Amino acid sequence: HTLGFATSNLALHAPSQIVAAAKSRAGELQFNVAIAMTEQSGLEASKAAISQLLSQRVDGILVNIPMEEEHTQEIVRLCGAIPVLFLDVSPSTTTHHIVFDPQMGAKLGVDHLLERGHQQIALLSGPLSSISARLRFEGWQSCLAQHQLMPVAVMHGDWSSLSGYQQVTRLLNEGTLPTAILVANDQMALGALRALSEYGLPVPGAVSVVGYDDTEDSACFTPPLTTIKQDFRTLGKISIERLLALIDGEETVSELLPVSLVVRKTTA
Ligand code: IPT
Repeated sequence: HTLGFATSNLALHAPSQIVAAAKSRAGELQFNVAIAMTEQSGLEASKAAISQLLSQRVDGILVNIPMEEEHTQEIVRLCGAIPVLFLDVSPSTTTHHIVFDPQMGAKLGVDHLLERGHQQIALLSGPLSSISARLRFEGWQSCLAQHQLMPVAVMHGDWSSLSGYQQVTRLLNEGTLPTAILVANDQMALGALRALSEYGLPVPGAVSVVGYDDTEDSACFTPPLTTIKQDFRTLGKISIERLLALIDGEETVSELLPVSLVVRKTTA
C-alpha cells in the first residue's frame, strides 16, 4: 500500500510533528507515505491536495487540515472507495476521525489559572478559520463563564510565533495588563514571552502564560513553558494504524484523544 497524508502547512510545528510520527509508524510497517501540503485554508486548496494524492493511487488518506463537517463529506465523496480519516475536525463529526479533546484542553488551562487565583485572564486564540482554534476559544470562554468570569482581552493570531509577539505587544501598548494569558498554541506563546520580556514584565512573576500543544521545543523556552500536551507521537502512530484498519474493511473510526496539563515554569 501507499498511504496519502494531506496536511496543513508543515512550516508549523504541530503538523510537522504529526507527519513525522505518522511517517515513522508507516515506515515500521513498511508502508510508503505520499504527502500533499496546503498553504492556504479553504475547501478548494484541500481538494487540490487530496486530488494530488488520488492521482498517486494511494490506498487511503489522512487529512490533517482544519475542516468543517460538510466539507469532510465533500472530500469523502471525492475519494469514492478510498477511505479518508480526518485529524482536525470537530469531535461531533460523523465522518471517520481521530481528534484531541478541545474541551478538555480548554478546561485544564482555565482551571490551572483559576486554582492559582487568576481573574484577569486574556485569551490569545488561533485563526477563526480553524475549527480547532474555534473550539479551544469557545471552550475557554464557557469555562470562564461557569466561574462568572469574562476574558479581559481577546486576541487572534495565525498560529505563528510572530503573530503572538505582535498581538501581545499591541495589547500591552493599549495599556491592558492581564495577570495571565491563555494561548492557543506554543508557537504563539513563544512570541508572547518575547513581548512580555521586552516590556520588562517577568513571567510568571507579573504575568502567567499557558500554551497549547507541547511541541518538541516548548520545554526549552525561557522560562520552560507550562502547556496543554497533545501527544502528537501517539496521534501519528494510531492514525496510520486506524487508516490501515479502514483499508482492511473496518467500518467506523471515531476517537477522542485526551490531552494533559504539563506544568513547567510560566505559571504562578
Ligand atoms: C493544531 C496545533 O495545535 C496548532 O498549533 C497549529 O499548528 C494547527 O494545528 C495547524 O493547523 S493541532 C491539530 C491536530 C488540531
